[in-house]
Amino acid sequence: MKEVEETTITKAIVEKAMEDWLSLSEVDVAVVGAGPSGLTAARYLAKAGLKTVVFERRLSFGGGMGGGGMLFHKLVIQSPADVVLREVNCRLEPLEEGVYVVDTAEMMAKLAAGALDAGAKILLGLVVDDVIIRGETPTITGVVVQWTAVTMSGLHVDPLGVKAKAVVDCTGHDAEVLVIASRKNPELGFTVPGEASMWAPKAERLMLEKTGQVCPGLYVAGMATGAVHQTPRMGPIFGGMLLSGRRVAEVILRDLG
Ligand code: 48F
Repeated sequence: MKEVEETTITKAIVEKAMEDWLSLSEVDVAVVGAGPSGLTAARYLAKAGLKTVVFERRLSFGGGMGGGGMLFHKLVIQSPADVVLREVNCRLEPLEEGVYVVDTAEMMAKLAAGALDAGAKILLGLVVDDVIIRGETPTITGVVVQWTAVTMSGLHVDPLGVKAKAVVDCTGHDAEVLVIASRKNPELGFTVPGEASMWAPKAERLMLEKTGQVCPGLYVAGMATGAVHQTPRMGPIFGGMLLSGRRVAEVILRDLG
């Protein structure tokens, strides 16, 4: 086995991480949350050539996929979302016409690999705890990031700002970015009432319809859409999450020209 000195390891990690950070201080799109909607959005955005970064609080990707349905390692998806999974070579087990069952680990891994292969960066262990705002017409122009470990430690450490032409809240049920942005900046003109009770088919349809821009510069996809538009929750059916991620990418690509 080749011997590698400690200094070589340290320099490699610091230099390469700094190269990435210098490049990522200004991006086209900052996606917050590496769940199904965020990973899907990132894949389509990066595939279309946009410089895309995903910030994920945990040290792993997948969000709510890992828990399956009540910790059983299976999820249900429905057409036409199967196309999104087929594109990343995720295996689907047909259940009935247009309905499929997927393994949680495979779906997590394949969606993340798809986003990375398309050119998106996924940075783990980072929390978005604020947005950057500018303009007479208030416009979100980036995110404020902090190490998850710092927020957990309770230390007072100032965060860093990352400029983005578009920010997407894919943080799931809590819609954390939208909650922070609306609380700190009432002039943005929206509130986050939270999702309604479970009604799966209606939830899937409405989430897709409501996916898109919330205010200039700030977009929503996935379950965060339910929180801001008070649409129902749907439980462990995930087709809507994938289609919502694809939809928000289409909207951003159109808006950014
Ligand atoms: O919750 P999550 O999977 O969001 P999603 O893409 O999918 C929702 C489904 O998993 C499920 C459902 C389907 O029936 O209802 O809940 O809408 O993924 C959200 C990710 O965002 C991260 C969080 O750790 C998770 O991986 N996250 C949340 N807040 C922040 C964050 C934040 N402030 N900064 C960074 N990451």
